[in-house]
Order: sequence, then structure tokens, then C-alpha cells
Amino acid sequence: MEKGTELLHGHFHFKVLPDGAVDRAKGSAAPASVPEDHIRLYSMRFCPFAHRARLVLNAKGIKHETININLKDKPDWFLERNPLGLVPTLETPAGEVIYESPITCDYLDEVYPEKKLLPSSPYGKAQQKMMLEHFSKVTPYFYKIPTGRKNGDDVSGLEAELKEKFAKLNEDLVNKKTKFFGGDSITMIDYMMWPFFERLEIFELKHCLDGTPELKKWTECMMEDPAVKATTHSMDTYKAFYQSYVDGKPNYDLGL
Ligand SMILES: N[C@@H](CCC(=O)N[C@@H](CS)C(=O)NCC(=O)O)C(=O)O
Repeated sequence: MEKGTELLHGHFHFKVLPDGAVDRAKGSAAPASVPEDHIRLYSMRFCPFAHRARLVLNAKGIKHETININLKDKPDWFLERNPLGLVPTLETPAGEVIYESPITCDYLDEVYPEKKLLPSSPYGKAQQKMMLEHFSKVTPYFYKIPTGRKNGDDVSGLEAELKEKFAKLNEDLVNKKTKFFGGDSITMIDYMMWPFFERLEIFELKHCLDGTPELKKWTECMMEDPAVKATTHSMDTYKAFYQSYVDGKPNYDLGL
């Protein structure tokens, strides 16, 4: 199927996208059951939470299909699968549904044994979950600062708080003396945090890394990772999507 080919399916039509992803909105037909040897990801190409699941699927080489959901106009069959209406959501060939990004990623790591991303010891796993809990206090800044700027607020206080959070992450790497947060190779916690760092430039927050050289080095190491490279968008595409989002008309197909 050629890029962007329009198909007419009954009373609705959708685009077959180059990677096989199909953008589904309200009124679209529910997808067929998931092929036996695959898992299905309901996603949105620019969502940082769905990005976590895309990184894990990619890093572990899991056979999967992607259905991109129009989050402004969600199909009823999607809300039946995940009443929270959020991506990422996974569906198995048995019709099991799993959602919330850390839960989807842990599930994938548990079910697919190749290239384990979580440590095997209960304490190691607990440490990663605690790190993620700390990081969950950082993510709101990536929304609060751009929104504040847009409203013409003084965001210097928020930026100072974010820099403090980054300093803590930097200190963690210094104390551990490792390249990544779970050791010298990439583990789950790195993939959980990365989508937000990939978006620092779009949020005009890259300067917040200036006082944290170890954390900056971590971002450079992350950018060398094959799963990170495979799941990224060009900065122009990111910026154009973000602008369409801010304008209230998110263009989910940007860059295709
Ligand atoms: N806590 C959720 C957050 C996921 C989330 O907020 N996803 C956004 C897209 S980036 C979404 O699906 N938004 C749809 C909506 O809020 O209605 C997770 O970690 O998976």
C-alpha cells in the first residue's frame, strides 16, 4: 500500500500509513482481533507515555502492530477497552487489555523474556519503581512551564524548581558512577524517563541541563540507543505537532 493511500471502508475511511499504523477516530470500525503472534499497541505518535511502550517494544524486538487513536475524537470501541481513554493501551490475541504506561512496560518485560529491562531481584525492581515515583514529580513541569509561558506568567520559579530536580538526578548518576540510572547499560527506568528528555527542546527547556553535566551525558548516551533512534521524530516534526497541539488542533499525522 502506498504512503497515505485513502481506503474507503463502509461509512468511514482511514489512511494506511507507511509503518502500517492506522489513525482511528470516532465512527471507525472496531479492529479485528489481534494476530496470534503479535501484541497490539493503541498509541498516539507524539505521546510521551505511549513512547515508553514503543521504546520497550522496540528494545525487546517484540512483534507488534500499532493503532494510532485520534485522542480528540476517540472511538467508542477504544473507550470500551480502556475506560480511562488513554494511550498507551495494549491488547493481546486473547483480548486481554493492559493500560497505564509503567504497567504496560512491566507487562511486556515480564511476558517477553528476551532482553530483560527490569532487574531480577525484588529490591532492584523496587529501586526502579521508587526512581519512577520520584520522576513522576518532575513530569508536571514539562506541562506547567510551557503553559505558564503561553499565558505570559513568570515561570522563572518553576524553572528553578525543575533545575533542582535535574540536580538530584545528576547527583544520583554521580553517586552511582554509572552511565545509566540502573547501571552501565540501559534498563527500564531510562526508557521511562527518556520521552520527556527527548522533548526538552520543544518545550524550550534544554538550558535546564546546563548545570547538570552527568545528566546531559546520560541524554547523549540515550540518543545512541537503537530503540531511541528507531522511535524518534525529527525536531521539525515535533515542533510542528506541538504547535498544532497548542493551537487546539493536534495534527496526529504530522511527518507522515
Ligand atoms: N498515566 C497515563 C498517562 C497517559 C496519557 O496521559 N496519555 C495521553 C496522551 S499523551 C492521552 O491518552 N490523553 C487522552 C486524554 O487525556 O483524553 C500513563 O502513564 O499511561
